[in-house]
Amino acid sequence: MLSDADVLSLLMGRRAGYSLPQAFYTDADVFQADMKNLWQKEWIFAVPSAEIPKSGNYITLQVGAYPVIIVRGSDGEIRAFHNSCRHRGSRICSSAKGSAPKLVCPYHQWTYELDGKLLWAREMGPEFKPADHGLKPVHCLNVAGMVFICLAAVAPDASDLQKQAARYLGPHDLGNLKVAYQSTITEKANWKLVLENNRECYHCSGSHPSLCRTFPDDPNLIGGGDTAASNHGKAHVERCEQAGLPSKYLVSPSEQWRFVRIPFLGDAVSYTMDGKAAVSKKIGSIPFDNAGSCLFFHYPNTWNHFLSDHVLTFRVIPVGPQETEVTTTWLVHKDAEADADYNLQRLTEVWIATNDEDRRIVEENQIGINSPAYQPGPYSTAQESGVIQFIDWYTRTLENSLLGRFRVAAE
Ligand code: 3BY
Ligand code: FES
Ligand code: FE
Repeated sequence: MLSDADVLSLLMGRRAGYSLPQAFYTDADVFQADMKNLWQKEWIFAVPSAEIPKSGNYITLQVGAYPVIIVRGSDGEIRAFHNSCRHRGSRICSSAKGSAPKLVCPYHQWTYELDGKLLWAREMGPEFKPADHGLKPVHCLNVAGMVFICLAAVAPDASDLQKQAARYLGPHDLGNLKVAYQSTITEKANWKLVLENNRECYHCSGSHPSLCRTFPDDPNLIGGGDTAASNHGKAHVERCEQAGLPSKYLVSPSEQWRFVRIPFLGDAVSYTMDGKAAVSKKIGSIPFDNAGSCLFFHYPNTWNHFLSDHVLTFRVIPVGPQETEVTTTWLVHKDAEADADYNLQRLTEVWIATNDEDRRIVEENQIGINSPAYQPGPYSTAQESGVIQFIDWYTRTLENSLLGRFRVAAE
């Protein structure tokens, strides 16, 4: 049984520039520390607003011990609530998504409005006050069409994120898209292995034949530093910025999130096998088709690609120390019609293949790390600066949180 103090000392003893000690990828107590100190404190990407376009549309999520429901109200607002009834605590909505005019608990039918107010509870007596038994709210923020939630009592300030997301993502007009396809896969690996793998393309040429037709594996484009280090990237950013499209590498002071617009290979404009557009109806106000991909990550749980013809969002949710759920959503213009404006297979095949390739990679990574012979190995500074950046963010954030709690406990 590892205490918080044990986790902290393991963390402080880790070798910078190296993969983490085994326990960080395998251990149930470290997993609980991650959930408590990161996942229940930070903003977590939950759903693109376009996935719940109408009043009553909802999705549910399980973040650690917390079941959460995210629902669009009759006023059009999206809100999040603890998915636990104020009667005797039953989970109210059990399906991953759905639509309902009211939220009705299946146990004794207590009935809540979409804004969380308790509307009806049978035979609770004259003293009972419905107003005291509304659903408990969870912080919920619409970031340029990406809905984030935060389980902390006080959510971290996200005003800079919102401001920059409006600039970088606003032109893709996420609110006016629709879900063309969604996939959820379970990867038998710790969530940090999923993130680490995403933050480098050292593995791309060996594993992603479809993606590599259009996606440049230049580490200067997707790593931990400014894309200006790549001539290709620099020219693309300048061209897009001149056309009024915010594109420059921008990382938050804590390095929790980053925006950058990168070019595709050659004259490709989309993630298709031939590089041609996947959807004929373009989205938002992107000035030209070959705008590449605006990459947006936000730790701990999302990376995203914003193109001129579609948007791909990725949501990572830890299920257990060695199990992680990855949900990919393909969004297209809300008026684009399947078979007329796009072909679903053409739109999705590259990333369905890429996700499956990445799943196998991280599962093999986990099996190898589970070996008693595993010892942390060095990241390539040339190829894996993005991984170093993620692991440094993780270490700092977990350390700060653990130290913060010790300070409070000592006072
Ligand atoms: O999805 C991504 O952004 C990353 C970048 C490099 C590897 N992977 C494809
Ligand atoms: Fe929900 Fe009883 S637990 S109505
Ligand atoms: Fe990959």
